[in-house]
Amino acid sequence: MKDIKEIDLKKIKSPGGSLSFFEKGKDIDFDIKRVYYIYEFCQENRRGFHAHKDLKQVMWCPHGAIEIDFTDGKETIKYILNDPTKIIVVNKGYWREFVSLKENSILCVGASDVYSEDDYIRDYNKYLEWVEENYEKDTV
Ligand code: T46
Repeated sequence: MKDIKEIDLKKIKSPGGSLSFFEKGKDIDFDIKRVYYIYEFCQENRRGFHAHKDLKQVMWCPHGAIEIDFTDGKETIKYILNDPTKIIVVNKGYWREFVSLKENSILCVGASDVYSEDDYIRDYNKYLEWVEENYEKDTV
């Protein structure tokens, strides 16, 4: 999927610990207007089951391991976030489902816009219709 990028960040180690960072202009091409994070996962339950019509996101897992499955309605790609030096940059338009693979995992998200339920497609059949209407016009 061309509009999902996995990026390995630098790890700057010092006696006090390690530090990683990502930047607009280098790793992401949008301003982050909202940050949210998911924690206290129920490991049995998958989350997600939606796509975003416009939102761009950067995702990282500072602790634990998270599996995220993205689909564009045709192919599905599985990503594992299990290292704080790894980020995934996701363009609009991908259906996603995710699950925690380890206890106490945390999924952090930097988003290109504030929360708006109007940006969500939460029904998979509606998502497939949306892809059909937008696939040629946009970069899904
Ligand atoms: C995504 C994945 C990775 C808010 O009120 N404000 C917010 O900023 C967010 C993100 C959610 N909410 C509300 C909406 C729902 O009533 O929190 C509730 C749980 O949200 P949702 O069911 O969408 O949670 P996830 O874990 O399925 O999805 C979330 C994000 O919504 C979504 O953008 O990509 O994390």
